Amino acid sequence: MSDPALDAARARLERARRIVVLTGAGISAESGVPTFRGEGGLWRSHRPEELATPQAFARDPLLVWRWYQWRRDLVAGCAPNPGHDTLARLALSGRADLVTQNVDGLHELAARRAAGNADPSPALPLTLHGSLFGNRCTRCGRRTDGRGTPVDATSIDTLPRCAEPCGGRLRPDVVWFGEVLDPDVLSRAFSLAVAAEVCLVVGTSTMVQPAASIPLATLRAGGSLVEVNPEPTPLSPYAAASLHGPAGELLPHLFGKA
Ligand code: BV8
Ligand code: ZN
Repeated sequence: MSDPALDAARARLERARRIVVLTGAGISAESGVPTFRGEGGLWRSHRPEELATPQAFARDPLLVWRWYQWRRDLVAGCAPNPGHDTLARLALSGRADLVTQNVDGLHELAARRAAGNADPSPALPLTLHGSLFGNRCTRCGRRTDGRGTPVDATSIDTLPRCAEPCGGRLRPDVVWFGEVLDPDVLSRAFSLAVAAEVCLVVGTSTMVQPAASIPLATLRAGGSLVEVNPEPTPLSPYAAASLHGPAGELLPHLFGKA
């Protein structure tokens, strides 16, 4: 695919000594994971305030767990797409750091796939909003992996509890609206953004703060932005290149794996 904007973006990324990549739900769209605000998006049938807040969970933990278990079942059947794989290889090469708003775990799967028997950790993303498959105790804070044990959301009494003697109610280990992000994760994300020559922004509507401010930190530090998104976003006017197309198609072309 030869396209002047793509060629210019590719040259800019090739010259960059350090790249930080911020991804959002859009990079998982071609894997079959619904985005939050797009057509048929996750929020379409529910409003964020209704489900992804501590107040919603306190008010109706059964509804919230049913929604998360539905998402877990859906995402468990999804695989990384060429967009995830391209970014995993780029990160394994040591030229880029990945930061994601996503909780679907597809970057982690792509990292393990790309690394083979090598250490996948350079390609594991900084996860700003937690993990869809993680459980966290609301009483003692203990974290457990929820992948193996589907939540029994038959009734409020069958919802998952922490091991004895705690017995606290478990919640999905994600950051809800109105909750603060892990300060250490957030400061690492901003440090990566400041150190980067280019921030590659993939598949995010840049609606959610503080994640949406990460690319601005690269700009303020004298770096530039390259955006990959079929739609323009509030960030587009600040981008040196805004590539309008699906990440699964464009990223392999951007980094020469197509
Ligand atoms: C906080 C985990 C301090 C849960 C998520 C004003 C009023 C009220 C509140 C606020 C406000 N300003 C800021 C806030 C606070 C709020 C916020 O930002 N609200 C927004 C909605 C206005 N932020 C918070 O509460 C954060 N905490 O600020 O703490 C504080 C404390 C108290 C009070 C105030 C502040 C916590 C935010 C974390 C929320 N948790 N997820 C879960 O997943 O269940 S956020 C959720 O949205 C997901 O993580 C998702 O990643 C994220 C962002 O959405 P996107 O990833 O951008 O997805 P979206 O669907 O929007 O866009 C997809 C894009 O992909 C589109 O542009 C589309 O065109 C594109 N696309 C589609 N297909 C493709 C594609 N791109 C490429 N290829 C394709 N094929
Ligand atoms: Zn506990």
